[in-house]
Amino acid sequence: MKSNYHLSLISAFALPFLSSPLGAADSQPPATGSPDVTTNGYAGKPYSGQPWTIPGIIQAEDYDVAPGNADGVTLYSPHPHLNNALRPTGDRSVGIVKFTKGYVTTAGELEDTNQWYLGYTVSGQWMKYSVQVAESGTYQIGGHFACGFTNRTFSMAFAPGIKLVTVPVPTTAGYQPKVEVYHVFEKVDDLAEVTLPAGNYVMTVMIGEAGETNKTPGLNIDYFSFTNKP
Ligand SMILES: [Ca+2]
Repeated sequence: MKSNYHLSLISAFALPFLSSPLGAADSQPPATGSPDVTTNGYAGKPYSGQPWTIPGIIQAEDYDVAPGNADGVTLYSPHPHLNNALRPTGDRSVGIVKFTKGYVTTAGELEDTNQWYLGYTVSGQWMKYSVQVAESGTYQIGGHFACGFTNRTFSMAFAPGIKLVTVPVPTTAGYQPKVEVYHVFEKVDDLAEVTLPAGNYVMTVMIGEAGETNKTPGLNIDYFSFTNKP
C-alpha cells in the first residue's frame, strides 16, 4: 500500500512537467493520467512545524518532511542520489550545500557563509513546501540564485488550484570570471508573478523545462522570495 501510494504520487505529478517517463534508471512507471498537481493524499509536513509564510522568504533547503523521510513524497530527483549534511536522514535525492568562503555576489561582494542552498539540481527534480498565504494578492517571485547558463527556469505550482508558474532565472555567469560560476549568486525579486488567494497551499517547485529530464541546469537556489506587487 505504501509503495503503491508512493508511485502513484510520482505518476500523478510527472505528467504536467515531463513529457516522458521519469527514467528507466529509477525504475519508475511510465507517467499516465492527466496533468495533476493536487494536495490529495499529500503526507508531507512543514519542515519547521509551521507553513512558511507568503509574503516572505522560503529557504529552498527547507522543503517539507516526508513520513519516514521517504523519497518521492516531498521531493524527487532523477539524479543519482546524493547525501547531504543538513538533512541527512533519508533525504538522499537532493544536494544541500553550505556557502563557504569565496562565494560572492555578481557585484563581487562576499556572501554570508552561514547559508545553505540546493545544489546539483537537475531537470525533473521537484520539492514541496507547505505555505500559508497571509492575504490574497499578486506576488512577485524572486530569490537568491546562482545560475551557470542562460535560459534556465524552474516552475512553481500551488495546490490546490494554481498551476505551473514559470520562473526564468538570469544567469550569473560572466560577472566574476575568477570565481567558479556556481558560487556567484544574485538576489532578484521580480522574475515572475502569481496571484494567490489567502490560504494554505502545497507549493511544488520543479527544476527545468517541461520535457527535460536529468539535464543539469547549473542552477543553485538559496531561497525563494515573495513580495507584494507594488
Ligand atoms: Ca538557503
